[in-house]
Amino acid sequence: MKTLQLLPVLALVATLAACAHEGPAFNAPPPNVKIVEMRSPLRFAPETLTISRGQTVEWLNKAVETHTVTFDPANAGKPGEISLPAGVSPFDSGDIKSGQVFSHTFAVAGTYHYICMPHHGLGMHGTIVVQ
Ligand SMILES: [Cu+2]
Repeated sequence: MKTLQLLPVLALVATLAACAHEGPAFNAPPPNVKIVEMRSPLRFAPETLTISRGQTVEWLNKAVETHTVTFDPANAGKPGEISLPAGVSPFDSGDIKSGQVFSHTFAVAGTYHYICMPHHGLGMHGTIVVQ
C-alpha cells in the first residue's frame, strides 16, 4: 500500500531530475563567453562577474525552477535593486526554463545590478561589472 502511494511521487522526482540535466544549458558553451549558472539554492553563480567591454555573458539555467535575468529597473522590488550605467536601455530575458540559456553582449562599461524576478525576494541578485 505504501509503495503504491509513493509511485506518483517517485515519477515526479524522476521527471524533475530529467529536466534538470537536459537542454542547451548543459552543452559546452562557445569560446570567449563568460558563464553565470542559475542553480539551486536560487542563486546566480558567480553573483558578481567582471568582464571586458564587448564580451558576451551566457546565463545557464541548471536548476529545475524557471528563472529570469532582469535588467529593467521598472521591475525592481526595492529601489536600487536593478541599476544600469547611464544611457543603457533596460533589458530582460523573460522566463528561462530549466535547461535553457539567455545571452547578452555588454557594449557599455559600468556596473549592472540585476535580479531574478521570481526569486529576488529570496536573495537572487547578480552584478556584472564591465571594464
Ligand atoms: Cu530565480
